[in-house]
Amino acid sequence: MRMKFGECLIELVQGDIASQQADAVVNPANSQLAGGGGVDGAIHRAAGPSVMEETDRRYPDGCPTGSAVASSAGDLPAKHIFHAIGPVWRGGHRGEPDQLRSACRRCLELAVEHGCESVAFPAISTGVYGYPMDVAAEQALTTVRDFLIEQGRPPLVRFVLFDGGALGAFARVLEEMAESR
Ligand code: AR6
Repeated sequence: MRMKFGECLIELVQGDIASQQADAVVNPANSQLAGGGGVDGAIHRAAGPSVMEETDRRYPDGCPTGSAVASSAGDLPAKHIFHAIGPVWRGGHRGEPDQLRSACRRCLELAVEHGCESVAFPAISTGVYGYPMDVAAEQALTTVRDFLIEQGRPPLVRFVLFDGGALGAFARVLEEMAESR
């Protein structure tokens, strides 16, 4: 599913983010940038050890929740990895929405700073960090839509959803966005 906002496109696909062809791939990491399971594990396995060596060297203090930092992409078919720190879900009233939105927004700013034509996002915080998928879909998609309308770039933002349930949740929100414009 694809939808245009100005000159930019939001695209939803089902698949594995570690095999995406895109200028930048977003890695939902922890604030120590210590690696882990889920997407973080898949991305580091596919990218090889040079990425962790680089983040250890460039970001010894890690990265705060709600932000993101860039590295090169090792053996991935991408130029950059944006390591984004989403919030742990604690019921939704402890600043999680602002933190999820600002993590997404920071990745889009990094995409603009690095001149990326395309950036691939997973559903940040919806795995180990426990965010409800439908709430995350709404917050991630509206953040991306608002940024694309304001900034007019990057030209392509692709959400790569792991299973049919996640794809369906994101597709429902994108359809509602189309109906309300
Ligand atoms: N491609 C696309 N999506 C995937 C893939 C994949 N290969 N694998 C899992 N997903 P998670 P978080 C989905 O747990 O919740 C790590 O240990 C998955 O089904 O990767 O932000 C980090 O080090 C889920 O919907 O990220 C952190 O400590 C979504 O991607 C912590 O987990 C995100 O799941 C971050 O947790």
